[in-house]
Amino acid sequence: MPDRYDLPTGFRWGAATAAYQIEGAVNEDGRGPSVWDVFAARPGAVRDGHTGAVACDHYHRYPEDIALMKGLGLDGYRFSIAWPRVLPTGSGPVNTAGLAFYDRLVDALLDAGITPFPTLFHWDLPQALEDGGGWLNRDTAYRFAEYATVMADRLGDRVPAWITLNEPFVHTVFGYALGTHAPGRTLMLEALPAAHHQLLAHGLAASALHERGLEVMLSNNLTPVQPASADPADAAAAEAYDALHNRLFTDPVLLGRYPDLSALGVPDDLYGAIHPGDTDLIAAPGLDGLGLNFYNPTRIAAPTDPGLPFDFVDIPDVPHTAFGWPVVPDALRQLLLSLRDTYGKSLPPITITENGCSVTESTTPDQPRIDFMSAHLDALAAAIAEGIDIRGYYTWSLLDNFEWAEGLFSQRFGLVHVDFETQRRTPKASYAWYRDLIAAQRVRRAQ
Ligand code: IFM
Repeated sequence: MPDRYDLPTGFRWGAATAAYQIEGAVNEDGRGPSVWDVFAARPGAVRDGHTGAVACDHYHRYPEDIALMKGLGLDGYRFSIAWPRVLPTGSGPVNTAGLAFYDRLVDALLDAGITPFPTLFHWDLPQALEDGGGWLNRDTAYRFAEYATVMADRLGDRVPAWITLNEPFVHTVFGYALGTHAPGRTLMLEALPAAHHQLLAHGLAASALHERGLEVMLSNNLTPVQPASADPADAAAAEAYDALHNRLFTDPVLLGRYPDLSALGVPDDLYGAIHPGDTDLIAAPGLDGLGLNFYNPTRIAAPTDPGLPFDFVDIPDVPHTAFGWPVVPDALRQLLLSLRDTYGKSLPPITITENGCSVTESTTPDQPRIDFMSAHLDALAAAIAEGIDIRGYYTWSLLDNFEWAEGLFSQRFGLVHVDFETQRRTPKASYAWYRDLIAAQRVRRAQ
């Protein structure tokens, strides 16, 4: 039984999910359409034509899912709130039936002894806001702050810490630059105003949450970027990619300024999106914690096609997940140390808000997931031993779920298998492994 980590007092063990990936019930109790409902309905947008219309039916089955969390012994549960469930058109009158779902969920978590840890935006923008330009429209940031205020006023008496946004890099690049996620725009670098407006939304919402005495985090999926060789052209391409993927989403919040993206030909004002005073609005509230979603490092080479700013290169000789992502656990330790080097005293405590891997359904007994989590926790413990302040670990994910453009069946990230025909939940070997790890750590903590 694993009991090997020396962790700080108060370290939280958790699991994470997101609304559109598990809730289903997209047409119930007054929920409005989200960009993902509309995008998934487009032929060819999602593998096998799947949608999140039912997903894990968590909207109805949340008591069973909370029982599974309790069985794991979780300290905390990270979930996201569906903005269109609460404000069906993104602003205006509150849908009390939608809000009531999150009341029930939070109360049931608290009854189970699990701290609710919500994310306000995990990519399911109300379609009505998208129709007005979505995150390309500065106004969306102000609507987000209003929505954050509604949620804080309703749940802030029971929910102490909040995440504003999940992975604004992924939402900007896949949703607005490449079009492989909702809302399916293909603007390439001209998508970057969407990044700025999300960061502005974070800043405005963070102020509102702080005014109500609540803690605020922002979750980014950061990746250590390695140049493919010692060639200066590869190093320059890697630096440019690091600025785009990592620093664009952390420098404004932690340092109050944007990184230099001129190597990519991006203007300093991000195509006119940055207005005077915006960087203060983003940075001034401060962050009580940085949420880190970690999956893999990225290797970058100078572009072979002059139309592109960089090439992605595989990392050979390491295992790869079912998604084809390289498994390099020590890259997590390296990333954490490099965050300290880059941000010094401006770096707040870190919570790992996602870490996990997809494993194909036929793989029994789920050993690759156990190996993945175990090796990443070793790397995390090593970083803690080197003085990095880490407050918790939330594995992605509690349940197999709707994996965005990959649909329902091909990328299974859950500790619990979900049969999407019957909705039967079956804990995998990784569930038992994580449960035993948490229990052993509790015993160790008490000694
Ligand atoms: O499923 C996603 C999640 O929504 C955001 N982070 C990465 C996960 C795996 O792709």
